[in-house]
Amino acid sequence: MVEKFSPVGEKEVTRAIASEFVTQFLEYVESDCIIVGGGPSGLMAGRNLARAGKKVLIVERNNYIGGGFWIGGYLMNKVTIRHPAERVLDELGIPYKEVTPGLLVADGPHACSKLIASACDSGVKFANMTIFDDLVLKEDGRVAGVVINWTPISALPREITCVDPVALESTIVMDATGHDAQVVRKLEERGLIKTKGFGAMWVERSEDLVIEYTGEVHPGLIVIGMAVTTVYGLPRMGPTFGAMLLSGEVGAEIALEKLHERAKVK
Ligand code: 48F
Repeated sequence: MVEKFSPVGEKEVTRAIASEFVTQFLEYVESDCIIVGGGPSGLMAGRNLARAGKKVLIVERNNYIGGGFWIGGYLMNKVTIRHPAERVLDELGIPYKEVTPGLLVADGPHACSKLIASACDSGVKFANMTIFDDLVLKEDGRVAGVVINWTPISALPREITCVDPVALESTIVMDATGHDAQVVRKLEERGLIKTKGFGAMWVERSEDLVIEYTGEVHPGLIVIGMAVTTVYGLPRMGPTFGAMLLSGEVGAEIALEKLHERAKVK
């Protein structure tokens, strides 16, 4: 006998989507950490923070999550990782091949989907098709949340986009927006910080520097991933991802310390 689907109609489907969406949205109007950007660094940071029991929301302007991690470079879907970051691949169960000593290659779709799954399994929630618009600044300029809007709003002609954004509060915000460092740029627009712009490519130097410079750039705001190169004028690294994963890890550790400090102040 062929199994029949449950007798559930259109209104029940719509009600289920809308009520679950609103329930989650209301819950995440306040969180421990909002990460702007769902690329490899943001996913890794979110995963580790959520594993440590923190409430984490990733804001991503695209419908898909994963940023540049699906494709290695030049539209070729193999991603490279340099030692010692294969530790993360092992942890996530991502298969890879060592092509030369210290240089590993994995399939982009496999690596990216496993990282996304791990972030979801750890409890990270996502606001996709949602664009970061601005920061919430409080208490002598401390970053205290983000201003967001639906991504399609930003693609509409100016004359029909009188649509105000909304704001979400969080103790920590992370800039994981890649080369554009869009969150830090909002501080720069207000003269609160000066970014240097990323330097020319130098793989051997760049990855170590990104880890070294990952950290808090302004009270309440941590910068991770490629955004670090833009803020501090570090060389770009090209299509190799170890530093993105490890920068996410370091960012999560720093966020945990800051959350701990803030909990003591409150
Ligand atoms: O660019 P992306 O993958 O950043 P990442 O985690 O990793 C960089 C590498 O992919 C690669 C590299 C090193 O190997 O050179 O570029 O630092 O992911 C950034 C994510 O942020 C989203 C964007 O769509 C992407 O998924 N994003 C950028 N601006 C905004 C945003 C914004 N204003 N609002 C929301 N999401």
